[in-house]
Amino acid sequence: KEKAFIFDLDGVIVDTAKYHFLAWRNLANSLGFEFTEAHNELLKGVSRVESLEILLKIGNVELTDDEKQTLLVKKNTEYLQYVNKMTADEILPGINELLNFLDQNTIKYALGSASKNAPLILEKVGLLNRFTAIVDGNDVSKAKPDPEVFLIGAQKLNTKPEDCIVVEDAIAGVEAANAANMLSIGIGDAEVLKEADYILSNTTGFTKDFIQKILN
Ligand code: G16
Ligand code: MG
Repeated sequence: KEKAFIFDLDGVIVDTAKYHFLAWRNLANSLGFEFTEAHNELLKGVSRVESLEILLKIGNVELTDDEKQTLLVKKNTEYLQYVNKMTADEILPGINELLNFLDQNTIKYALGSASKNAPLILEKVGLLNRFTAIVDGNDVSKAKPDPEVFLIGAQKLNTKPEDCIVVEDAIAGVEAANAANMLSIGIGDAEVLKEADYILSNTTGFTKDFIQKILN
């Protein structure tokens, strides 16, 4: 049967989490509180608006909707300064090889990301035209762990959900894939991602043997 892949962006294709972290930390510091790497874990795979809510809760800060809007723009402006400097060197190890393998074997793949900046990031690293479909934060109304982003991806790939293989680094993303009735591959900590069907500690785990195994 025809299988297709759906890739998360941040943490799977590129490591933009470090740039999100720098921008969120500066925002927190400007509001007068610390923001740690551990705090940042809570924002992985979460939408921009929801991320701000979590951050404000950490700092015990209450703001009006207008003030929140200003901070969201401020955060994204700083984040984009980092994104604009990105190059193909920042594609995570093993991903180019994996995409080449999928192309050679005419296996389709889509992007399924929470980020509204996904097309820009893909353009910066030279991958914008590689995906059959791109579903990002501009296309969805319900954030991960809701399966919407991946179900739209399957539709655009013209592939049944049960024939889709999702690659995700966030627990919310693994949950979304499972809720969509797709095969889930978690990239990262096995304890954190234990709900995934398969877990790889990092993106170098996509060996030919592993890809063959999950395709069969
Ligand atoms: C990414 C990140 C999240 C970020 C979200 C929204 O999701 O993991 O930390 O908050 O996108 O990003 P933006 O502010 O660019 O719209 P994913 O789904 O690619 O991992
Ligand atoms: Mg991610």
